[in-house]
Amino acid sequence: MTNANPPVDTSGNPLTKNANLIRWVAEMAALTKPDRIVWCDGSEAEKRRLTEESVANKVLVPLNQEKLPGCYLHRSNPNDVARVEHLTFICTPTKAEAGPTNNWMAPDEAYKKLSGLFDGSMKGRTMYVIPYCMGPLGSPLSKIGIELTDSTYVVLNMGIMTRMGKPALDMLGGSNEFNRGLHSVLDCNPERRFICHFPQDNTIWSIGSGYGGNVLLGKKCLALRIGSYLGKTESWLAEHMLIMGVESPEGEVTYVAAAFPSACGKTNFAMMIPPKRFKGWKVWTVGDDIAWMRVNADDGRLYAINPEAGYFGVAPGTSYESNPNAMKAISRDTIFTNVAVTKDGDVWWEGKDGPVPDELIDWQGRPWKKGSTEKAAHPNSRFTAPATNNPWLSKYWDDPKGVPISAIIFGGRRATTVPLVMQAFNWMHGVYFGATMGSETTAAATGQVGVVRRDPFAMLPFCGYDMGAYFEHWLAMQGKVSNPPKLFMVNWFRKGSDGKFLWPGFGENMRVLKWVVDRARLRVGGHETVFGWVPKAGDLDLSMLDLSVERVDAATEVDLHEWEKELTMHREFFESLGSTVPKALKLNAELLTARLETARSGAI
Ligand code: TSX
Ligand code: MN
Repeated sequence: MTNANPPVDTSGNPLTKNANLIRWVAEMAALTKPDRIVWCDGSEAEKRRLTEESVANKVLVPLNQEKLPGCYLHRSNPNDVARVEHLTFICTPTKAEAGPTNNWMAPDEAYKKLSGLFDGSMKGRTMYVIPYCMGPLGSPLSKIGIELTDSTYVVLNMGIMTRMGKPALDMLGGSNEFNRGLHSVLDCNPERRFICHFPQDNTIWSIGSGYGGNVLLGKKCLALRIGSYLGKTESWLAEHMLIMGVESPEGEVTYVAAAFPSACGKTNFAMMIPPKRFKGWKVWTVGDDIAWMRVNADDGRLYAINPEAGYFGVAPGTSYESNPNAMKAISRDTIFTNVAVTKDGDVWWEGKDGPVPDELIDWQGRPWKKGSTEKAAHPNSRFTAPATNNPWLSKYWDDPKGVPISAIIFGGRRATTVPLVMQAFNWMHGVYFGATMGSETTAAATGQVGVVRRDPFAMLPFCGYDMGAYFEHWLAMQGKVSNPPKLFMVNWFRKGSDGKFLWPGFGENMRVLKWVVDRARLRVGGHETVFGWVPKAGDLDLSMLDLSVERVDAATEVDLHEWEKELTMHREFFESLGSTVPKALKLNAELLTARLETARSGAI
C-alpha cells in the first residue's frame, strides 16, 4: 500500500489535513488492503482518466459519441440489477429502534461479519476516496460524506450524482462530522452481499454489489436512511420527494414537494411540461427524488434542498412523449446502466419513442431480435445524468437557502377509491395521508397484480428507524413549523368501469397542480367531503381538455362504500406497524370511520 498519507490530488497538491479523515481512511485501508489509494479531487482531468480506465477494463462501453457525446454504457452482473431489501440492514443498538419494517442486525455483529468480508477485499485493486457533499456547497442544510470504494463505476456515478471532490473536502475542513461509507464489489456474490447502516455512527458499509442504490451511498443510504435518522434527532425532514417550482404567467413561483411510490412517474412529474391551455405557466425542477427540509427561523416556513446533483432514473418508459426534458438531459454526459444498444451505438429501451429496432444488443450483451419474448433493456435499467442537463432546471436548485415549500403532495397508483386530488383538513390529517399511502402492484413478476401495497411517505424501504416513530416526528414538526405547507394526496391512475384510465395525466396534471397552488395560496374553492377537501365543479380548470364531465366526476368522486374498505385496510396497516404508531393517527382512522357512518346514515 502506498500514498495513504498525506492525501494529494493528481498534481501532488495536498487535498486535506483532516486528521480524523486521514486516520479513518488508513484504518479502512488496513482492513481492505488495496494496492493503491486514490483521493478523488472531482476534476475534469480525473473524470477523463477514470473514464478511459473504465473503458480499458470493460467497465464502460463507449456509445456513439456523435449521437450521445460523453455517454457510456455499463452492464452490471446479471445477478446484481436492483436494490436488495432483504440484504439491507439497520444496525441500531436495539431491534426496536429499527422497527418492524426494517431488517436489523446488532452493530457489533454487523461490524464483525462485514469486517470478515472486507478483510483483504481490495487486494490487487485501487481504493478510491470519494469526498462528496449532499446538498448545495456551503449550505447549513447539506451534509458531507466520504465513500471509499474499489469501483470506478461508483466514482463516475458519484461524480454526477453529488458535488464530489475537493470542494466537499474544503467544506468539511477539519470537522469530524462526515458520513463514513465503505464499499467493495468483492466478487459480486449475492451470498456475500450486505448493505448495513449504522445510524448512531453515521456509517454505511456496503459489500458484494456494484449496483446503483446499493453502492452510490450518498443517495438512498445517506440522504434517506441515515438522513431520516439525523432528521429525527436534529428536527428536520429527509424525504423521498421531488421538488418543483410552479410559475404562473405573472411570474409568481410556488414550490411544491411530492412523494410517490415507485412506478408512479415521479421523475416525469418533476419535469412536467404544462399543456397549451396553460400558456405562460412553467414548471421548474429543483429535484426529482429526494428533499431535505428544514424550518427557517425567519419566516417559519419549511425550506427544501435537493441533496443530489443528478438524476438516477429508470430508463424504460422514458420518451419524448412521456418526458422530453429527461430525454434532453440524457442526450450527453450520461452513464446508462443495463439498457440495450443499437447497431450504431445508440441506446434503446422498452417505451422509447419510434419503432422497435429489428436488431439490438440486449442489456446482457447478447444479440436480440424484434419479437423476442425477452426484454432488450432490463426493466430496472437506468440513466445517470447531471441535473444541469435539464433544460427546465430551477435557477434555485443549488441555492444554499433552499426553496420555501407551499404544498406537499402524497401520491399513489390506485385503480379505485382515491380521488384525483384531495386536500387534508389539517397537518395531522395530512400526515395521515402520508402514513396510509399505497400503490397497486403492476408488475406480474412481483406477485399478484392489483394488490394495494402500503408505502408510507414512499419511505418503506428508506426510513432508517421505526416507522411509528417516524410518523411521530412528522406530527411533532407541526409544533416547529409556524407557517406550514398545505398537504394533499393525488392519484393519476384511477380507472373507469371500462378499465381505462379516467385522467389523461402527464402535462394535464398541471390542472391539478394549479388547484393545489391556488389552495395553498387560499384563493380557490373546494368541497368538503368526509375524507378531505376536493375541487368542486368549476374549481378545476378543464378548458381545452377533451374529457367528459362524467369522467372528471368519476376521477374526483369519493365513494363511501369504497372508503369503508379503505379505512379497514388503514387500521390493519397501523396494527401491523406495532405499538409506536401515534395515537393521533389511530384515532383519526376512528374519526374518519365515525364521519363515514354519519354520512351514510344521512344519505339513507
Ligand atoms: O408519469 C406518469 N404520469 C405523471 C406525469 C407527469 N405516467 C406514467 C407512469 C408510469 C411510470 C402516467 N401514466 C400518468 C401520469 O400522470 N398517468 C398515467 C396513466 C395513463 C396512461 C396513458 C394514458 C392516459 C393515462 N393515455 C391516454 O389517455 C391516451
Ligand atoms: Mn427514489
